[in-house]
Amino acid sequence: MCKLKKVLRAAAGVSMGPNAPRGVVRISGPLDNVPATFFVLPDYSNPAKRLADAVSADQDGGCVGESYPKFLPALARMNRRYHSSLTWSQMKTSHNLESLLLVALLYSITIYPILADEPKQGDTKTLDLGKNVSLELVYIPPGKFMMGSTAAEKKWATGIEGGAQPGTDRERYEGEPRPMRVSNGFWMGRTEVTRGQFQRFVEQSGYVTDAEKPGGVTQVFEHKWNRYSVGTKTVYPWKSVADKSWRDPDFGIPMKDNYPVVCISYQDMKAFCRWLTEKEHRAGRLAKKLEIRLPTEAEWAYACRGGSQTSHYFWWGNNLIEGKGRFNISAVDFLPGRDTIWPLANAPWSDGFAFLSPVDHYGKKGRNGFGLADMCGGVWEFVLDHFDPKGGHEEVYYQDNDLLSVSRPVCRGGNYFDVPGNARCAVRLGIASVSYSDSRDGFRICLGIPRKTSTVDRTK
Ligand SMILES: [Ca+2]
Ligand SMILES: [Ca+2]
Repeated sequence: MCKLKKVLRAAAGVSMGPNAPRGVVRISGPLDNVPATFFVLPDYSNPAKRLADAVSADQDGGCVGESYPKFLPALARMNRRYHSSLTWSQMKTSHNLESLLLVALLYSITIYPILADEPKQGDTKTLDLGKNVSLELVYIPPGKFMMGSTAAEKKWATGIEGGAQPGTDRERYEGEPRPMRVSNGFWMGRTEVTRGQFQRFVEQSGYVTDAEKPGGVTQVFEHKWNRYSVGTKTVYPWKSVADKSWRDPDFGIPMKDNYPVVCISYQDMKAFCRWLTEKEHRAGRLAKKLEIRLPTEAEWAYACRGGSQTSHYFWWGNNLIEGKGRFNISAVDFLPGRDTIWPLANAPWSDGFAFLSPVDHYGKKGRNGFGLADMCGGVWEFVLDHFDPKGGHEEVYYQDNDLLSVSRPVCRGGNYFDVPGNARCAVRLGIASVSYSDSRDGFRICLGIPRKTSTVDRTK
């Protein structure tokens, strides 16, 4: 659609509603999914005031005002042209073509160029963490998606191919497929936060993670584990230890900076996000109205589906075999120092990693429709919400709505240790506490409008 048509279409959708303050034409209309509102003041006798107030705000806050000065000369020219031919009473009494044209021109001169600068799906932003470490974000526009999974999907998850243990409540946590909407665009980490990125946070802030605090523990792999066995002497593959942390999650393999960071808690992740938000605000690189935080569960689930509005098992569809070369789960891989294949192997190929893999290791093939890597598999990704066993919500779910509290965070997407049935888009689990950490758990950041939560540590 040509620019003029687009502008006229937007202008034709304007509302001069009854709630508009007296003497002010209130104009609003979504263009390219960006809601915009501006005001035309009737005081045409005062050019300075007219120009200063003609465009006062947009719903997204501030960007029109900030960019406004560069459009002043053009607006002044246009207003002069219309000064003699259009009065406030004319505008008020007849929504005629002229008023529409005025609106269209105002839209064209003021809003449209700004909207043209709005991010588009797939746009990227890079945050510099210093020491040649950066973090890439991808823009995701508002949109719709399906939360949850069908009965057929749940059945597949615990079947031969899915490999998940039947008879647990786990699949029930996903809920039935239900349409949801994410109404504000946001930026999301292309990858899970890496060990190298987390290290920059610790180096600059002196932060001590929950696992490293006195009395702190973290969950790591039990190297004695060989396989699940029926009987009384089952060795559980994970154990809680006091002397391990994100610095050394005890995999028995050398850690790399491009592995996802693990063994960090919900509180640690929030601290990372706060640090990065403050750092970006201080540097003037991040608008005050935005923050870096964990994604909400709806944002994460929407992002995971990569723009698809269908409830598929994985972001690429329902076919497991098409997942070869796309994600790191429990496949035909070897544990370090062993010559037998991974005991839980369900995916009939080797993805190359028994434990962590470098983020975005699979490149283009491992990225979904939004360009995000490792949304299924890799490491579990914590989201902001409190866990509701009945399923995820469109708005942030809290333990207590008044306190905005979270004591049992949600993690999504499965991990390198999971069978295919446990690494689907809809998979979700409740985490023991906000101080719990595990060498299967990590996170991905989101840059968007602020969402407040408070943490309650149920272990204390
Ligand atoms: Ca693997
Ligand atoms: Ca992941």
